[in-house]
Amino acid sequence: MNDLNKRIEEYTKKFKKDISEVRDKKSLQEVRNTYLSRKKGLVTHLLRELKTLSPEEKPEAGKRINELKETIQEELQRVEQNLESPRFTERIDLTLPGKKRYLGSPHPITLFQQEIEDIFVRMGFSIETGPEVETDYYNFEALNFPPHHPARDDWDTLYVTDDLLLRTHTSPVQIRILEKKKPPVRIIMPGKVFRKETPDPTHLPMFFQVEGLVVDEGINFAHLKGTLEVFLKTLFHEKIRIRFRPSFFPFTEPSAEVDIGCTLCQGEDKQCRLCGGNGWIEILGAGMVDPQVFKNVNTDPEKYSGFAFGLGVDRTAMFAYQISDMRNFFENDLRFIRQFLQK
Ligand code: FA5
Repeated sequence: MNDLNKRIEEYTKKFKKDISEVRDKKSLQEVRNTYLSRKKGLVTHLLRELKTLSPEEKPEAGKRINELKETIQEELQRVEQNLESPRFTERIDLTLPGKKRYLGSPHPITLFQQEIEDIFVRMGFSIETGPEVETDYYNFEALNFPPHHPARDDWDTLYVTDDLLLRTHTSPVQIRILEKKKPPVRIIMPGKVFRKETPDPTHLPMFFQVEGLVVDEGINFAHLKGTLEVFLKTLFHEKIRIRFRPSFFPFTEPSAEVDIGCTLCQGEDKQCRLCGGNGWIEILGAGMVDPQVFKNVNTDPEKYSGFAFGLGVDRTAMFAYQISDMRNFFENDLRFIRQFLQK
């Protein structure tokens, strides 16, 4: 009897070790055979030996052997299930480098817009926003575009209804703010704008603008020029040439468009992939607020004057980063996008 007890203990220990070393179905079957095979299984042997014991010893020994057999069967079943689970079949190789997880980050255009905002905030401007779906009144009429006026043709507009449209520029926010706030006003108004445009390297149907507006007594064109020059030189770290060109907008008089010298070829490459050999790129429209706009918002044009500008954020980012095709920003190729993300 003592001998049998000893072997039961010995097999219990040995089984624990054997089962812990099982790594696949083949070795599992080997363990099963070692202990439970009908002919040579260790537990089968023990059961056979029961016959040799006295009637008093039999029940206790039989109970212990059966317990061992049950434990072995349960363990074999548990390990078999584990081997079939995907966690086990997908072996983990701890020597391989880990999978890199990228943290989310703002889009490069958002980051660039924040840079623009920071510069203006440091110059004493505050930030305002307005709706992306606008009425005809705010997008056009209040800005001195009468209905059917040919000046509207310059803005390829996406209408929602006859009176509602996706705003074509951020200038309507000027009106919304001036209706509520008396001068002095010194604000920028960033946001998305929409035009019915076929995308090409320098045009998108959805892009970003930062509108600026300063209204007070005695504001003149020199303030406009000085402000934009300081802003652009800060944004481009001084390395920039700036050119003001006469232009026309119904809501400013006089009006100008501002170009920057090509950041890639400095005007010296006739085949330049960025400026196309032109040497200059238009990035914003600007001018002195038209007296009619002041009248539309019940502000006295004899007392107050102001300047406004509308900067294309994507267009400017293109030249800041020397990217020859603005569409890259929105094609969501992560190899491109990741170059600009904050480290
Ligand atoms: C305007 O939108 C005027 N509201 C700007 C303005 C504001 C003038 C205040 C006077 C006073 P314009 O359509 O030129 O103007 O657009 C301004 C800038 O937006 C352009 O210089 C360019 O940088 C950018 N832009 C215009 N069209 C597109 C386009 N399709 N895709 C990307 N950027 C564009």
